Amino acid sequence: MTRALITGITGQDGHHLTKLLLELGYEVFGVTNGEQKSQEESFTKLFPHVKLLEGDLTDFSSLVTIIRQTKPDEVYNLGAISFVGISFKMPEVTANVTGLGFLRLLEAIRKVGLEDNVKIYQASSSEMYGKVREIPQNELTPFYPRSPYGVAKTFAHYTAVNYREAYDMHISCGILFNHEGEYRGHEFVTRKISHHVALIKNGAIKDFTLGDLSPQRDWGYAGDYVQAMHTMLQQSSGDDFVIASGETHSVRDFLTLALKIAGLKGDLDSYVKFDKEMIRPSEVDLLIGDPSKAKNDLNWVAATKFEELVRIMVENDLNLTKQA
Ligand code: NDP
Ligand code: GDR
Repeated sequence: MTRALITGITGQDGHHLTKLLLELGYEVFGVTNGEQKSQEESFTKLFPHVKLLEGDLTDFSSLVTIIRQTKPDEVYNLGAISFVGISFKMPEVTANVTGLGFLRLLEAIRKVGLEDNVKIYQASSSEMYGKVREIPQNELTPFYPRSPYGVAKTFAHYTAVNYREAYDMHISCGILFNHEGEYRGHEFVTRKISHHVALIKNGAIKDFTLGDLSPQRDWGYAGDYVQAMHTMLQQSSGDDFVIASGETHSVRDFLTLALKIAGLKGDLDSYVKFDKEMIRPSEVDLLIGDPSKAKNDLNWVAATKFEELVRIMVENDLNLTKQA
């Protein structure tokens, strides 16, 4: 049985990846810090056969213990402070978890002596492109991060490249563009929209707040994107891959479509008020990925299109808010 260890297992991608790996017959282990008990309980309800181990990307000795105990064939590093907005408020914690955390994990793997046997996935991000140097962005596009989160991810990305070259380790970086779905955290804009649109539809609220509606993102469905993570680790050596849909849409487009899918008619302004607190000190205006390499080398394409993604999220939240 192939053994996989996932950091950040109780997050959005952790849910989708766990489901995929269990379906493929893997034995799955996850790292959690033991602080978010309700999150862990709901995860364990969904995936009772997954063993959760207490550890933290800021704590080297816990990582060594977990690697020694689980002896994984594959490690997926999904753990991060992943909300860009928060990274401006907690830049040092973000650098420690999202940047240095990956370095610690690699050093823990080397300390245990598994560096020649384990295949590693690093969750790199389109936020590394930030103020984009070219359109669309591919694996060779220079990085220009615009947030402490983007800077931390860029550190981790180059650490992966360096350890791959210096120690011949099998490390792949998925430069994933925004991906969303039923397990998305409520702080991210897509989920904030689908959740509040569902509340309006069910009569619980009349309106809600958002920040800038003009930024454009390349949005895909998380269930498709975790397949690319797994496929990367089945290649003969590590590499970097842009994982994206190749389309871009504004926050306004997402909102307009969500309202339409929920059957809410009328002016956007009647449903959404402006919240200046949501404005970031520096913004990423436009992201659009070129996933050609993933298509050629991994036979991967983003199967779920934008409209279907918005529908999945709105219908999921309509059901959840009805039940509540
Ligand atoms: P989530 O925010 O949903 O999940 C992140 C996970 O990291 C959570 O389970 C969180 O646990 C955990 N975590 C936080 N701090 C630590 C720590 N100190 N040690 C160990 N684990 C920690 O993110 P996603 O699932 O959406 O994303 C997965 C990864 O992919 C992240 O690294 C993210 O930055 C990256 N990424 C995501 C993209 C997206 O669009 N979703 C795009 C590109 C990259 P807890 O909740 O208990 O704090
Ligand atoms: P992002 O996602 O920063 O792209 O990072 P987020 O959903 O937070 O923001 C997308 C865009 O929407 C604008 N926006 C708002 N954002 C939030 N959260 N709340 C609002 O009310 C709001 N109003 C407007 C933002 O300014 C931004 O331009 C996500 C995360 O998953 C990262 O971890 C990942 O690396 C990148 O995607 C790729």
